[in-house]
Amino acid sequence: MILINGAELAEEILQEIRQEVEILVANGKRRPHLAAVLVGNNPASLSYVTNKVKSCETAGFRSSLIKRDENCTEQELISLIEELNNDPEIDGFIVQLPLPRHIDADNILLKIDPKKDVDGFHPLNFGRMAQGLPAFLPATPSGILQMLERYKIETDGKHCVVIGRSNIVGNPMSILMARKAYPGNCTVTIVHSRTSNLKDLVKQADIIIAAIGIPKFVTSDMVKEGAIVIDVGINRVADASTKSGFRLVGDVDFEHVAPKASFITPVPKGVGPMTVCALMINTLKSAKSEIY
Ligand code: BQF
Repeated sequence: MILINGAELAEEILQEIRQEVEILVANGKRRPHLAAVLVGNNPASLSYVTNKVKSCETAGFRSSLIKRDENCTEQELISLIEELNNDPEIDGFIVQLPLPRHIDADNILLKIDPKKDVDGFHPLNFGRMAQGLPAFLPATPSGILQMLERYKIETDGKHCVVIGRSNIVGNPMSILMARKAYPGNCTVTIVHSRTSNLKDLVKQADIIIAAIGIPKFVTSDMVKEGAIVIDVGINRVADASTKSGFRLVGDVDFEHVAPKASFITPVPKGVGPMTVCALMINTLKSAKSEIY
């Protein structure tokens, strides 16, 4: 079993980005600049956005964290997005999710200029990705592709089962794993809460990508010997023995699944850091006008 170290790999890639950035800056280019909009005080959102600001520092980017009150209106948020769309100093920006419940996230994402949509959540970027055109790829699926590539994991002709069908992970992941590329060229099955024979299907997988949001959902009886197991779950489970009062648990029962896997990602320090790293890759691409 090979444990995939997402934290270490992300750090390595950030250092590579930093070297490239210093060359850009030495050649008179503006330093890449990522802005992040944080609305309200959801502790998970705050933690994610803090990780992104730190990664910007490591990558040598400029970053701006723009905070808005919990009761900020949808219209106020849209005005802010329009300012960022028009700010020539900003290469890309994100609106940190989850948003407060009174704000319709889908409507907000539509207002982001696709050219600055480094999260790859705008329908134009999704559509371009689906058609294999240059696009900002959604961060989590893109981070997983990076991981497969850097660990030289063979994907051609394999059966990949994606568990979950969200717009930010499961759905785009399934498209990317099926595309004619490396990593890709998989036969892909998506399973979800309404799948009748979910266990049987997961058991047939050469590659399992678990993104269902249920702690330890994937148990060892569902995993074929030698499978590659990618755990996207970031579930906060109460734990009185920790400082924060919780710990992160994946969608995979790691302890019992790991002995059967050929490769497996841990939680934390698996897919999570690669998601943040993929955002930095997109920001650099935006600064270099590589997509649009
Ligand atoms: C780790 C995210 C669900 C909904 C919205 C490192 C992150 C998480 C975990 C992180 C995530 C998850 C992010 C670890 C960003 C990944 O060591 O395990 C980093 O910051 N993430 C987000 O911005 O929005 C989300 C998950």
